[in-house]
Amino acid sequence: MTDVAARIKANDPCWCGSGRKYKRCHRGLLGRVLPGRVGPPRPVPPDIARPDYASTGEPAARDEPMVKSPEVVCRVRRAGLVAAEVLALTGAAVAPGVTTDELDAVAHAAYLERGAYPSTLNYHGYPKSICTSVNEVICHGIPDDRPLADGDIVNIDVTAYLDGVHGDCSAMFLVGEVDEESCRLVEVTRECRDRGIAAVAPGRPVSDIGAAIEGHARAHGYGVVRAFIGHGIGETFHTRPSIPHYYTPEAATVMEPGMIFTVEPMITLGSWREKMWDNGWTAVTADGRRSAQFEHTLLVTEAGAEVLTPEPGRPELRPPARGSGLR
Ligand code: EYL
Ligand code: CO
Repeated sequence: MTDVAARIKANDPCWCGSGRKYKRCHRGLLGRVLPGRVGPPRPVPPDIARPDYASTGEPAARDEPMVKSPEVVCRVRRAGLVAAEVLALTGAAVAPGVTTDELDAVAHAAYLERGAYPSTLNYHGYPKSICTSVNEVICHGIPDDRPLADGDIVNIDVTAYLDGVHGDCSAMFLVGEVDEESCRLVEVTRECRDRGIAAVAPGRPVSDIGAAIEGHARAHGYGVVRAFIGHGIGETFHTRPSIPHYYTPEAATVMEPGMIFTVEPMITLGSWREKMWDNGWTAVTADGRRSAQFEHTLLVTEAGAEVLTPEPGRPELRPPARGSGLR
């Protein structure tokens, strides 16, 4: 430990004059999340239907239409409800001392109880049933033996494969006593996601979604991650259209009723740039400052968006009303 690290406490103002807590500023590697040990994939009983990649690791190439049939919409609605239930149950297990692999075990059992396959399991070889992204981890954190610590923030990302289709959602959970700056980041990130949803409207380009998200993030001085974007979903986990969470004129797909895609902005306290851990899966912020993410799967309707992954007990089946400030 350096002299400075020996004298300054984690929550003291940093010596550099930034006004930030030392642990959030120049403590450097000591404050970072480290990769832990990853246990073996959890088994799925043979009576649960699996996606094509479950055995090979690679999804079969197929060109799924962006506008889904009413029958596919009904099935994604059910997969979405299951994903949202698994997310809520798993989030309820978050506490200091609980490892992210224990959260994976909770989620895995909840998928199986509902007859669903955990979509991430063996998707391009991914080894676990959920993603758990702690603090500066942007996304694709792999559940491991690291216990959650007081003050952490964690994203849990759940995707359920049920009856031939996927439903995908994620949310942030606070571990014990979380500092004000991180709480604000989490709150504003949810608002960013909800402003993106409020921008969903038939006849409009999907670039409206990123414009709404980016505008709100920038107003708070936050970064918008560019390397990971929302995606079409249905019989395929990851399909057209692409949904950037920042404005780009290239996001020219015009929204039509029956389209299904995710909106899942990753918002950062500092740099929006990412780097990859050596495991090849996990993305962290380039500067080590915190990142947050919320995700829903959405159906484009004549009226706007229907949330297909509503929080249990907090139905969000209708778009926010005009004049609510969210449209
Ligand atoms: C697997 C595949 C690189 C996930 C999502 C886990 C991770 C890194 C290659 C989409 C696509 C989660 O939850 C998702 N979107 O919201 N691949 C995913 N993987 C993986
Ligand atoms: Co997801």
